[in-house]
Order: sequence, then structure tokens, then C-alpha cells
Amino acid sequence: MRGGDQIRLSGVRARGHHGVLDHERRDGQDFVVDVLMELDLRPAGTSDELARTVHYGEVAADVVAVVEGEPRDLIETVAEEIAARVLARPLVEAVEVTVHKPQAPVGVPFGDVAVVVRRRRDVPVVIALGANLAGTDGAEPAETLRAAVGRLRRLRGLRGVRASRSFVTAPVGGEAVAGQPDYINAVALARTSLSPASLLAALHRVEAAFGRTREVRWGARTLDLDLVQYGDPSAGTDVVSEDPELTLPHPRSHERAFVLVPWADLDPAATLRRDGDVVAVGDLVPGLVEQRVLPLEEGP
Ligand code: PH2
Ligand code: MG
Ligand code: MG
Repeated sequence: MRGGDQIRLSGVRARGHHGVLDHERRDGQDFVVDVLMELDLRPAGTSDELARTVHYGEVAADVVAVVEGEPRDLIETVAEEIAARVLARPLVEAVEVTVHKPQAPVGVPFGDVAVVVRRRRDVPVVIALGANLAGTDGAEPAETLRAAVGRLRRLRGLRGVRASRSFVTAPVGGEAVAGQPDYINAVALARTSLSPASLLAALHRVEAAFGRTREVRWGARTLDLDLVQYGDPSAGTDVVSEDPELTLPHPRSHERAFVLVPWADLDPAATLRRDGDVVAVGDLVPGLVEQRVLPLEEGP
């Protein structure tokens, strides 16, 4: 488990016209800003690729743009705006922004005055769970799904995990899944501060912990955790990605009753993006009645 990687950028100095007094608006003064970003640095550290981290030069340029930009009465507002810009960068999980105003009109000799704001990304996500093989410890698929939801609840960077009921479903995929046992499927809703790539990596680690192997695409499996959606399509904040490693939204979810039925069961108001359009998940279900999906009866 990683212990919280960070990028620290400190002492960025720029001239701004923020403040409530006339002379502050007229003459301006120096503002000094520190930015502490939390993000997973492993992808960059193991690939040496700038695209897999945050470019601190771009963050510094954002800071200067806000300080030199629209004059505000309060440094709280300046700090909030900087935090929002930094969090808009997809890899940043959390940010702490300190805005110092060392020449503030305090009226007595003083060293420094600063505000500190801490903001964390909080994105709704949809995760589909599936299993159709006993686990390495002999656990039945339904038991594996329950245990996997427990793991998700303890995952760093994931909060408010809510799971649907479990469903028994016929294997979908034609030839590729012919002869496989029925699946147990469920859907979990949660909120995350992780980037899509970090969340996917965390899901892969949970799959591996449950004995998942990947010899054959669409092979029977002890546990499959798919990231179906990241963000809220009805608010236009969902991430759309064609990256073959992580296509978002999941490219086949809209035609899979084993995802849509548990999802709509848990959240009747759920929406999904399909070919650019935002559709109600519940509206897609009637078109898929030929796919067998039945609630798993809780045994005595
Ligand atoms: N997963 C697949 C392929 N087919 N069919 C059902 N019923 N449930 C699944 O989870 C499933 C599938 C590939 O991930
Ligand atoms: Mg899958
Ligand atoms: Mg998968």
C-alpha cells in the first residue's frame, strides 16, 4: 500500500491587486503561494514519462494567472480558485493551497499572514463485479463477491461504497463463454479521490488478491472488477476515454443486463453515456430481456 505521494511547489511569488482597501486595489502587492498536491507518483516514477504525472511548471503558471488575475477582496477566494484549478488536473487526488500576504495592511509589525485550504477530489464511480469460479480458498462466487465488496470498503481513496443485491446471470459473449458456469454479478457505487488509472490499478490488485488470472480473455474467473463509469454523466462531469487500457464508460456495459439490472436495482435514477447521449440505465433494461438475470436468493 502506498503511503501518500506528494508534489510540493512552494514560494511562487506574483503581484496581485487583492484586498478590501483602496490602496491595495490601486498599487498591488506581492502574494506568495505554496501548493501541495497528493497523487500517485508510481506510474511516472516507473515509466519516466511526464504525461503520467503533473507538470509543476504548469501548476506554477496557473498560480500566477490567478494571482495576477481578477482582483478579489479575500485571499480565501484566491486560494479557493487556485485549488479548483489544480484539482481540475485529472491525476491530482487532493491539494493544499497556502496563500501568503506578507505585506498585508495588518496595522502592527508582523511576520506573515496566510490562509490554507485543503480540497479533495470526490467523484462518483460505478464498479461492476462478477465471478463464476470458486476462489483459490474454495469460496463460492457469491461469497467472493461479498468479500470483494468488503475489500472495496477498505480501499484507500474510495468512500461510501454501496453494493447492489447479487444476481445469477447467464454467461454473455457467445462462443467465447460457451460452456462456462453461470455468473454471480453485482454493482457497487462509491465516491473516489483517485484518478481513473489509479482506481483501475487498485481494482486489479483486489482481483489478484482473489486469485484472478488472465490467461484467456473472457475466460471464467474468480473475480472481475470493471470500472463502468467515472463521474456523473447527467452533470456532464463523467470521464470519456478511448484509451485501450481503460475505456470509459465501459464499452459494453450499455448492452449487458448483468450490469444494468443490478445498477438500476441499486439506483433507479442512474444514468449512463452511450454514443455521446445520456440515457437512463433503467430504460436500457427492457431491450435486454433475453439475457437471464435473476436475484440470488439468500439461502436459509
Ligand atoms: N463477464 C464477461 C463476459 N460475460 N457474462 C455474465 N453473465 N457476467 C459477467 O460478468 C460476464 C459475462 C467478461 O468480463
Ligand atoms: Mg468484465
Ligand atoms: Mg474486467
